[in-house]
Amino acid sequence: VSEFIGIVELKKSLAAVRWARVKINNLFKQINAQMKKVDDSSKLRELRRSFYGRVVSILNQIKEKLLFLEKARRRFKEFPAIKALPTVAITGFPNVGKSTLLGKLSESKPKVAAYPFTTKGIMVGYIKVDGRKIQLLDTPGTLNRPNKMNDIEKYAWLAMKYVADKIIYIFDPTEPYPFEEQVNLYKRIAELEKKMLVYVSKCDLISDEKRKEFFKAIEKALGSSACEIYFEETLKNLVSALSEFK
Ligand SMILES: Nc1nc2c(ncn2[C@@H]2O[C@H](COP(=O)(O)OP(=O)(O)O)[C@@H](O)[C@H]2O)c(=O)[nH]1
Ligand SMILES: [Mg+2]
Repeated sequence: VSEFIGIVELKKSLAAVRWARVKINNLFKQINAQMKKVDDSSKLRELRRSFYGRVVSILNQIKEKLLFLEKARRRFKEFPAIKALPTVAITGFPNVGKSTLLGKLSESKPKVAAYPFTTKGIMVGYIKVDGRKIQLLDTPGTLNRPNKMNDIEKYAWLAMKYVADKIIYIFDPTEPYPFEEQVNLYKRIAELEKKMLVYVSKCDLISDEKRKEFFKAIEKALGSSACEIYFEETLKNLVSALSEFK
């Protein structure tokens, strides 16, 4: 959450609201007591006016905080509906085939989790393995520029960090992004310390020989962390690997 909305600012704002509530409550009690003592209607009107005036002045004092909270509230509402299920995030550079793999794995057509102000959204699909429902998330955008992530990329990153139990990282052997960059992004994502699964897309576009070479290069670059590399022909194995939740 702190990546989205300043957590310190949020705490301060909530504290300010609590302060204002106590203040207004006390004021109300005070004015109420005074009102009980007077029977002159013009005096009553005056008391009421002074009460409202002071409430407005209290609220004015926390105006910035209220505006901040309203912004935060709208931000929270934008979060797509992601369920509390075992979750697998599918990630990698743009166009490597994330959405395609999500489509192949999902039992029904993946749905875009609504996201205002953008045509892109987080795609959510579901798969049932051994009678257990697993949620699949497609993480859009380039996650390779930590300082320049747009909102949807920040959200994708948060989803991986806080929601995903496992991450499928897709390598593209046709290398629209240099192999080294694909490895670097993998390593950055692996720092989240989630169970990483490696999938190589588009193997139908390369020879068997090239594929084997590519797999070897991945193993060499990632070391022992990538125990198994999956591709289209071993999709079934990938599915069973997905079901292994503690
Ligand atoms: N031949 C082939 N094309 C693929 C494969 N996976 C994805 N593509 C194509 O690559 C392009 C990008 O795929 P997409 O799933 O949209 O990538 P994303 O941006 O990572 O979600 C599309 O034109 C897909 O049809 C694959 O396994 N084989
Ligand atoms: Mg996509």
